[in-house]
Amino acid sequence: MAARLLAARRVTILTGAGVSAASGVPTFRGPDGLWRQYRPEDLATSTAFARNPELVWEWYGWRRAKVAACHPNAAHTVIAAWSASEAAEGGRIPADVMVLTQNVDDLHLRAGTRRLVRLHGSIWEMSCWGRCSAGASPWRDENVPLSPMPPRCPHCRGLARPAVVWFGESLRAADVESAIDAAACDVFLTVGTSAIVYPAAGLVHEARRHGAFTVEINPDDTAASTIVDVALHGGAEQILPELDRLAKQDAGARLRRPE
Ligand code: BJW
Repeated sequence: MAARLLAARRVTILTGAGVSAASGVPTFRGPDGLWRQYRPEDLATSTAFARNPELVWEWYGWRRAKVAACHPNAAHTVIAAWSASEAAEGGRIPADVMVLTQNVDDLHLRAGTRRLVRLHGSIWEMSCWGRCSAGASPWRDENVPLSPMPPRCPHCRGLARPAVVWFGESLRAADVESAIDAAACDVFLTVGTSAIVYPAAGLVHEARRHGAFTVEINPDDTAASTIVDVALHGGAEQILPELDRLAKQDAGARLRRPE
């Protein structure tokens, strides 16, 4: 596996909630994925928000407080280091690394990840629910707790919404384009995602179509496990540092080997 990473020209990493699990951020479909009695499908929709914005904002307020108390873990750190420089600059692994995350917690950003696409937006950004012209572009708000509650659009004083992608909503076209482009890679890693939410779940198929070597990192089997070339069972915070160590070891051995 480490040899594959060292030989690759383009590496793409798709991450999901599991990559932040060791930081203390609850996953969506794990044992602590329920908030009160609600599943994400009950709250992460525009219908739910239209019906009861206070309830949906309460859920986001609770999650923002949780994430604010969390820090990037070893998995975020390795991914950030891999992304830090491009092939041409002789990066930590000699590939162009692109990171596609479904997570809205911004822990990849806080770890310093470059070339990052946040497919589902950010929990720290808001936009105008009424789509007033100035409030259509997301603005950042890191206040915990939120005040007023529910938050208002600073431009038209109407209701604000979290600038995240809910079920039934389209991802930003530019993000989808970047993700499809990134799927044309040599090695594709799917890390900490149940691989059931589309379009992100389709990217591993896209990568395979391009001939990528595909790897899953997850303690459990998922919808992608039977599709990938290799499924590595374990926490991302353990497996990624181990892969990084092996890659460094292999790279060192190559440098020492006489021509
Ligand atoms: C560890 C670990 C450790 C634990 N280390 N791992 C094609 C087919 C079927 C359906 C559709 C389709 N195309 C579109 C759809 C509909 C829908 C969809 O996919 N539904 C499925 C549920 C069936 N998709 C959409 O609606 C998307 N929009 C769209 O396609 O627009 C076009 C369109 C419009 C209108 C009609 C039709 C098409 C939008 C999807 C947006 C998803 N949004 C959410 C909420 C974001 C905001 C927020 O956070 O509040 O995104 S839902 C939620 O699920 C969140 C996540 O990003 C996403 C994925 O979850 P993830 O990350 O995989 O988490 P979990 O909890 O599921 O898994 C965690 C994993 O970690 C587990 O496997 C653990 O084992 C593992 N783990 N510890 C490594 N230490």
